[in-house]
Amino acid sequence: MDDLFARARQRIPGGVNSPVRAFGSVGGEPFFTARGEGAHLVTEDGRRLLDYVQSWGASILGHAHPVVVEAVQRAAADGTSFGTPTRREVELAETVADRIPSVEKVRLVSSGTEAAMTAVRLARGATGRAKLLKFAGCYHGHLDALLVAAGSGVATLGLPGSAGVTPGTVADTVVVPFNDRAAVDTALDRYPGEFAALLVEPVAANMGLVPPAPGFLEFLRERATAHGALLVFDEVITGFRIGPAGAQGRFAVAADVSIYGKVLGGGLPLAALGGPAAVMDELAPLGPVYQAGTLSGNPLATAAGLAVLGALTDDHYVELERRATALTTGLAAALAAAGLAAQVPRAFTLAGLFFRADPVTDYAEAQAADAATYARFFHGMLDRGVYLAPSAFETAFPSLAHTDADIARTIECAAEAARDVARA
Ligand code: KE4
Repeated sequence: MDDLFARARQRIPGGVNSPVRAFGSVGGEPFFTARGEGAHLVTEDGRRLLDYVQSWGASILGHAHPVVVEAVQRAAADGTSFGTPTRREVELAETVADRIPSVEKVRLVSSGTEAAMTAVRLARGATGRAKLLKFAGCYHGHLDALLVAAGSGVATLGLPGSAGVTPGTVADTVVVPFNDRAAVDTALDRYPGEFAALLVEPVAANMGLVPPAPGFLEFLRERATAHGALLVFDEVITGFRIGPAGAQGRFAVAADVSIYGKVLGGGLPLAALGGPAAVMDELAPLGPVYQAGTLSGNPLATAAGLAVLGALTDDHYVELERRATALTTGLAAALAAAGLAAQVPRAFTLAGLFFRADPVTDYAEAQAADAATYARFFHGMLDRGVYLAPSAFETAFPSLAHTDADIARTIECAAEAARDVARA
């Protein structure tokens, strides 16, 4: 078999089109995927892996689900992009607005980064203010203003920010620890009247999985209102994933601007931002905040998104949460039985894993967890045909395609891998 990774490194920086895929933080070389099949990936060298990454959370139905494949095939037969308004963009915007009470209007874009970038510009344009408050370890894509103590790829690479990000572009970004109310108040009090937005992943999933402390989101809602800043929820992961209305449905906290992606695009390049008309109408062509995109609202991506949202029922989320519970409970027991200090948090339908004796409540604690043990466990599981995220700063995404037998096998593999790690 030709060495795809060697060829890739000849023509693509690091051989990958997104850094976390390179296995940099877990070691070894990445496999190449030939196709997806429900809960599994089939690799170019013929292995069939039980996949808990699921395209970083995009494939909630599992890979190559017939409703998605057929919707995209049908749309493609009519053309792939028109650059004009289309019916499906209206239907998708209406669907999002129907499901998220705080969302009256939606702008579709092509990536989570683009949605976050637009949300930042919108918040600044709508408030006339410059400062942004973000949380260490939360990741919102690779826009300059937020590549400061970001989680996910940046954290995995151990970079505090990024080369190429100028001091000017982060001069207005204040970073505080997640779940730290005092730090939020200190930042707000230090720059009174200057914050355009408080930006947060309502359930942090890019520093590993770190749920909000009880009342923390309600606290951010109250503080944002009190300080005249917009509360921006980055629900690229949680949106339509942890419940029918994402985090806002689960925590009953309304954001001023909400960011979506992943599930919303059914695995195609589609993301969105939404909010009250009073805020969203600040966007061009109606308002003064410019934003644009050749492929925004792309016919194939809107077809996939509508197919996924149309296939998901409230009962599916109950079932997905049951599977996530079985997975985390079983994993925790397997790791404890092997004598490994581990935390296996669950946030509704999302699962996490830290090798650490105490619960993780913020990024510093996530960084203090044992990433070397995670790397060994990752490879132990991969050798047994189970693919977890190739980084300790990510999250596991059980899908509706993961059967009880898949989860049972995962736990068996975890027990064996944990014993090997404990002996190492
Ligand atoms: P994209 O630009 O990668 O579509 O979305 C950026 C983004 C924004 N907000 C949140 C909460 C996100 O999780 C992401 C992207 N997530 C990462 C992994 N957790 C994508 C994987 C990658 O970078 O390759």
